Amino acid sequence: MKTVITELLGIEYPVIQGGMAWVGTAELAAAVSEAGGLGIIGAGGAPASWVEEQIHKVKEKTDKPFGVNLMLLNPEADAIAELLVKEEVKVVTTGAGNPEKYMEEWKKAGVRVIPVVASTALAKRMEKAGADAVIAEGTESGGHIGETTTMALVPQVVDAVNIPVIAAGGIADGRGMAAAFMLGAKAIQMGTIFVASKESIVSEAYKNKVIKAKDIDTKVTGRTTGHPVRCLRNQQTREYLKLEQAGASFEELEKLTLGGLRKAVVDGDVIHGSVMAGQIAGLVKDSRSCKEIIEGICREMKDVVLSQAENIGR
Ligand code: FMN
Repeated sequence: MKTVITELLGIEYPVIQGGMAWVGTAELAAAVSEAGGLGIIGAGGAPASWVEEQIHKVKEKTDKPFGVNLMLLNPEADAIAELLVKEEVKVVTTGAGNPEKYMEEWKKAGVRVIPVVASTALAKRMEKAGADAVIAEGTESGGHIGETTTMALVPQVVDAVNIPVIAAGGIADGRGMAAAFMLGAKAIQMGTIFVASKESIVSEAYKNKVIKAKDIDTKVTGRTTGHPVRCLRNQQTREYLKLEQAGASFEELEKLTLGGLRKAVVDGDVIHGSVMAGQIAGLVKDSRSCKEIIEGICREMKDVVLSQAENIGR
């Protein structure tokens, strides 16, 4: 499948694996890239040395393009930004802030820069700063979120900028992918479905929780602190929301979630850990390989578009 994004990134399918802290390891990123999508190492809060190790591992597993997601609040963000240039990483996606201060160096080195945005204002600012594309991420997504839904955000970002837009949040099958393209997106980014994929290193308990989740099983914690996060509901979200309602301080609330994602991903503690996942978890019914996910969704999308065109034509 060809779109401006597949051409820009040198990939086969317009499918990007969202950068995910703890989840986006070399195993997952390499599997997605090898399957023709864009795999992304999630730097999260990890040190630069870990990111370097993961980059080397991906390079051993595939010679196809891959990217790194730089979470801008990472204390070693400067070192990681430099590392990406040194390692000639082709694509960087950025989260949790504004990557403008790295833009010039990255552009000079030919790195494709694709910030994640949750508003038209940030999308415009990123275009002006030289971004090659933006990922418009709706509030349905797993992890840290904005306020606007994918359905409302994507067309508004498409109208606001002249660079290509990638849609993220709430997409896990051909219908969602078709809808994103109808809204003007030129590629999709998915997170939740890849958490449950065969190649993901996430604990079986976490994968099973995603697979068993229903449509209403996510909760958003941290709205009062200004850092909303979407997770599958469990004891941790219940306790957090109770404390939040009681007016607990930021410090008290943070104690409850500190290291929470690691707990769920690595230790398999889906009771006290942060089981980050999006609202689309209800549609993820099994654990498939990245190749099956990527080829399947693109095939389904074509079928959906053709059959709907036929329906509308009648
Ligand atoms: N986005 C980032 O930019 N940086 C992250 O570190 C990050 N961590 C995530 C961790 C998990 C477990 C999940 C589910 C999502 C995370 N995200 C992060 C968001 C994803 O990259 C992606 O945009 C989102 O999952 C897409 O929506 P979906 O979950 O509905 O597929």
